[in-house]
Amino acid sequence: MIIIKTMMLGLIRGRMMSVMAGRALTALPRSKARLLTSHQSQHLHSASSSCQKCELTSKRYNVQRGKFSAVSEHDLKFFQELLGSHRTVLGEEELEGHNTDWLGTVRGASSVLLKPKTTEEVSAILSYCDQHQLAVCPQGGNTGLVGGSVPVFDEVIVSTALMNQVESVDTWSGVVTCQAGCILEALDQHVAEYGLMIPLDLGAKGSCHIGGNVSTNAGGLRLLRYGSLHGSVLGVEAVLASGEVVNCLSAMKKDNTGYDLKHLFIGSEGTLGLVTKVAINCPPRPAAVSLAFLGLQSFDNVLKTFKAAKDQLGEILSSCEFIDQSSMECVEGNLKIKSPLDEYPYYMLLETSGSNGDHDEEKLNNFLESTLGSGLVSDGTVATEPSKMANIWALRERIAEALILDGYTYKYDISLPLPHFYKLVEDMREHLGSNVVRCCGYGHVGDGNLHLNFTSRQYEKEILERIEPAVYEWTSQVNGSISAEHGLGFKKRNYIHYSKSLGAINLMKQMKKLMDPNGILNPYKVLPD
Ligand code: FAD
Ligand code: 2HG
Ligand code: ZN
Repeated sequence: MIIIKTMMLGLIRGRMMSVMAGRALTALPRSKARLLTSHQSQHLHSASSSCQKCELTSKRYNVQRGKFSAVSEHDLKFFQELLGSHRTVLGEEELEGHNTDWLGTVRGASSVLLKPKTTEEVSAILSYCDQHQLAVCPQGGNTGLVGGSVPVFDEVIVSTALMNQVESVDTWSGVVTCQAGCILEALDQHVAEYGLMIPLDLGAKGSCHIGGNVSTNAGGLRLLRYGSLHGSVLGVEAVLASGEVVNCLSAMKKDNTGYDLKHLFIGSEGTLGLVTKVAINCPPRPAAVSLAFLGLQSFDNVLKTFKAAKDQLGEILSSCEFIDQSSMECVEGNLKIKSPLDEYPYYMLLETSGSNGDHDEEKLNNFLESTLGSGLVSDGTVATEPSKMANIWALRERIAEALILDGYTYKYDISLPLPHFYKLVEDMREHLGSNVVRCCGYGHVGDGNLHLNFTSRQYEKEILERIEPAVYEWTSQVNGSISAEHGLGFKKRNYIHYSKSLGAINLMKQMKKLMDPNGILNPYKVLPD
């Protein structure tokens, strides 16, 4: 009976599929925690002490402009004829949010933002820009944290904001195919109607685009369970600098026909092509989710608790996150939200997701009993109600937002072998001393990914020079990665050699030359000077 019902449901969904196909996804009504747009960022900055516009990137970092043309009246006429004037956005004020990153730390001076709706329009734009030597900055939700999503000089911004159509949801295989501009949270809500989920979740879900996620190979809160986008993304359609459309939009789980070119676009941050469509493998949406929030006395206990969680919770463990006391003080103090636990040096969030609530609850209770009993965990609370889980998640997801309110954030996103994980925070705290307002660590401990952040009232070159390259040298000595998930963008590109060999960097440069011979796609990003 159950099987028959399930099949019917499949058929009903199959029918719905044709109705839903082609549906545009607009931004969902978002909770405060999820409303992460550049407008909000500007609002946040005005609340912070660094409320003025940030300095131009080209000036602050002394960048030489590439030999690109400047946008002329003739070029604008072409864009306006192609897209109409309402999709050819001009004017300093209109472009301000698109010229400045979410953190308010880098700023370009583009004078035109284009909003194509189709792959053909993207192709026409890039082909024109390539022929006229105009540099281009692809932009999704502009939530990137390494200065990759905004121009450095006057690059033409090509936004995917209006490319938000879902093409199909295959309910048999669980594959969604959609345009690059679908907002992650809206796409997840869309596939939820078919009992599926997008295997990626991050604090910026209410603003970031799936094309931006793919282009940065975003990691997020559930990589531990669902793996990286190199595994979940089955197909990509992208437009090369020349305007040529590369269709690698296979929705098949297995496809070994030659080089798997889609991987070139996953994580290349808009430097090799503009992603226009993606096909993503969506796991079934779990029927039961629980979230444990724990307080711990030492980082050693954090690691042992993670190990115990893997052993005892096994296949239902879907997230393992960590927050240190300084990060908690920041989110509680700056955003006025309250932790349900007393003060501890370390906190963990352990999420379980499964198909049987009773089974998962029993496992989680046994796990908590044993870790509280042995003293590994000092205190804890468990939530299963969505609103209570959301309140706990906010403590973790809103740290980046809380840090901005200190003034200026120096942000590092490091992969480390777990035994070294928190030592980097301790060493850097000692190294920086009272030069900074805050030095804190949090992140995806289950994936060995530390988010190390420093804040000061405003940007100070001396502080930056004290942090860099020290933090990269430290990371490289323990064979870590200087960018675990945020990418290199503008800010980290000149440090790539701390994580990649010369041979690998040279091959990357050759690939860039092959795919974008005139270098118009996101110049000054990813590859070193
Ligand atoms: P953008 O910021 O617009 O662009 C990012 C880069 O991709 C740029 O280089 C841009 O040129 C390029 N790009 C964008 N769209 C395209 C396209 N269609 N084709 C080609 N290139 C393109 N990241 C994580 O990995 N894990 C996290 O947990 C995480 N949490 C975050 C939490 C907050 C609060 C914030 C503000 C950011 C977080 N990020 C995280 C960083 C960011 O959200 C991700 O990098 C995200 O994937 C960027 O998507 P976007 O649409 O905003 O892209
Ligand atoms: C997160 O996991 C994001 O919250 C942002 O990747 C990390 O603020 C950061 O350093
Ligand atoms: Zn992260």
